[in-house]
Amino acid sequence: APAAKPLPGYASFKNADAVIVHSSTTIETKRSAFGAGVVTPTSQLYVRNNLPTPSEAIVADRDAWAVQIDGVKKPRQLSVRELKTMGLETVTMVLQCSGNGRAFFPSKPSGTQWTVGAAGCVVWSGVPVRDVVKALGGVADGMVYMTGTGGEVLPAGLDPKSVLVERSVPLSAMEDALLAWEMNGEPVPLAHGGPLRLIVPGYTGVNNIKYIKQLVFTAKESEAHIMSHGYRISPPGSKGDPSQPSVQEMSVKSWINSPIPEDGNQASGLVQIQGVAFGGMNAVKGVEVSIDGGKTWKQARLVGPDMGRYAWRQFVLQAQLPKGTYQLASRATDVKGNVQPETRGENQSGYNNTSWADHAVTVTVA
Ligand code: MSS
Repeated sequence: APAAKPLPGYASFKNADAVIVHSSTTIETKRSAFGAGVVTPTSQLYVRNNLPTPSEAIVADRDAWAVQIDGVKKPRQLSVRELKTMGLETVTMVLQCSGNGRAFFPSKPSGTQWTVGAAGCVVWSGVPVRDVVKALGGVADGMVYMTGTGGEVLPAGLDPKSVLVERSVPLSAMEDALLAWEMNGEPVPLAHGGPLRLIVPGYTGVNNIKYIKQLVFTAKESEAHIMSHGYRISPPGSKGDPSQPSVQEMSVKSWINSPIPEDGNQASGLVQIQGVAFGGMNAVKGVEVSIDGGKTWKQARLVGPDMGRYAWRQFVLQAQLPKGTYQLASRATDVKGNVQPETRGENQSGYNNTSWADHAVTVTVA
């Protein structure tokens, strides 16, 4: 096997044994590393950056970081220091890259070959966006999107629109959105968007803008390439464009983290089949597990704390597994009755893979 790539400087605090470094801007949590806790430790949470990480200088004086709020009745710039006086809420949320599960597409879409580890369950604290908007007189008339802009310094000589990380979500997403300065009980690390990050619960990773410097209520979607052409669900063989749906709300998904082939052969006998399940916008209602590749299913038990509708739940099914080879699969259902599908939705860039068949694992019990 090729030598593991080193952790990039801004992510040097990561647990090298728990992650796969794909590149200096893409780091994945190992499937075997999700562990027994419901919250993903910051030291092993995945990273995905579209641009080089900003300088550490931006987290030297976190409270001085400012975000410009526009598209409200009384637009103004607010520092983190001021935001901290305006409200405080905590939300536990699955942060998942739109491309998580891309490696399972047989069409081999270009982009990072994430399996399951471009996801984690994270606790965020900050001020509700709706409180900020209320303090600024409400959303200006005619605005239907909430558009966040990342604070990266853009590479010189390029059209800013071609590289800027700027995303628009429907205004309705404001209800549960936060401007967060804390993650898993600590100031948000630079790697994850400190000093201030927009959190849009239930929406795929890209909509959660790091080092946010501008939050604008707009009548139109952003014209930044990452919004207009990137992250679109386009049919295989065709490029993304504004007519195709954008990656936004996540839907019901689960996968097994143990036992998996990486664990090596299991001793035969009683086995705990464990994994995680989430519903995106809706809480998870239940999870079924199959040991025969989906021919038959048994209801698993939800274990561990319920941290709210946007968090994931851990599940366990005990099974007697005599010597042999098994195809382990999990299939989650959310409270609205949506069932995790067997097949992926084919698309050019390998987004939104929720297929239970793709996430199944083959294990040999010795
Ligand atoms: N933000 C900014 N500012 N920049 C960038 O690049 N990216 C995205 C988000 N945000 C970015 C941002 C993505 S794309 C993702 S996933 C996320 O983020 C991740 O996170 P972390 O913390 O993990 O790194 Mo896909 O859909």
